[in-house]
Amino acid sequence: MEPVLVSIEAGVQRITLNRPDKLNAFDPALRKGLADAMARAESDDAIRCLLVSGAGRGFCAGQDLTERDMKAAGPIDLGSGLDIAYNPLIKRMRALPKPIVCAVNGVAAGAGANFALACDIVLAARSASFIQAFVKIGLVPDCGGTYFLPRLAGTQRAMALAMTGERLSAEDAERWGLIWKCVDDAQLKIESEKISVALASGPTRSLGLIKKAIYASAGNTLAEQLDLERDLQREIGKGPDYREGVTTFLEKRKPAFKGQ
Ligand code: LHQ
Repeated sequence: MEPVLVSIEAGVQRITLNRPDKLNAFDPALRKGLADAMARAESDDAIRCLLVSGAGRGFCAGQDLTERDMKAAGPIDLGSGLDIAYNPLIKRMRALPKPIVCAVNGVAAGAGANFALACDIVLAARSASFIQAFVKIGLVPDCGGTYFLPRLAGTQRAMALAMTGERLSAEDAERWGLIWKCVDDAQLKIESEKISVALASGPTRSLGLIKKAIYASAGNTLAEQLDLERDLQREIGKGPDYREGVTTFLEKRKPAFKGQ
């Protein structure tokens, strides 16, 4: 069974984590499948939006805890796994100049929760949940959890989620601003497809620069951010999609963005 299912249609690259028996926990093959899908997304202009989801009842239970032999002697270096696989993946997702939509179909725990939060627009089924499970096994959050959580939910909520490992419902995740929307389970596929297909026919370069600007704001002063907006606007204004947008608005037609 392929650990990651990938299909491309209507400009959307659909990426499905596919180890349902293990709640799609990350093992080497699944991580490799994700890295390959990212490489394709980076190089293929036909892909204008990514849609990530999980097969079965879970989204992703984080690192596969059976991967490492806990009885083996000697100190364990978890840093190298982060350096080699997880950190590059998260950095590539944030740097990709295309939107990544995430449809969290079930529990998202540990690295699985933070992988979801690294996506650009996150929807979750009402029955889904988010667990910073790391503390339960004596670890600290990784995959950007300590970066995303305080920024999305505030220091107090980030601290309590990380220190207690308490399960956060999709409804609370929406209320707290961790995710874009919580939808009824039966609506998750429909809603996430709808938004992904719409984004895939959008002005892709604008979307990529919007992503860049929004993420840059966390480390910028207002003055720096204003300068960045000016630079990005200057750059995007030279492209064909701006002309298409304004022309079709004035002519009361629907724009056909090329994404260039
Ligand atoms: C699993 C897993 C799993 C293997 C469920 N592995 N089999 C860490 C170290 C190194 C470097 C990089 O980063 C990390 C980051 C991390 O991600 S640390 C956090 C790792 N994840 C967890 O600690 C979560 C562990 N899982 C759970 O707490 C529960 O499974 C949750 C709360 C996610 C779901 O609970 P249930 O709905 O009750 O499902 P379940 O526990 O019965 O799981 C179903 C199956 O999936 C079961 O297998 P089995 O053969 O017994 O049916 C689990 O063993 C397996 N599974 N998570 N991470």
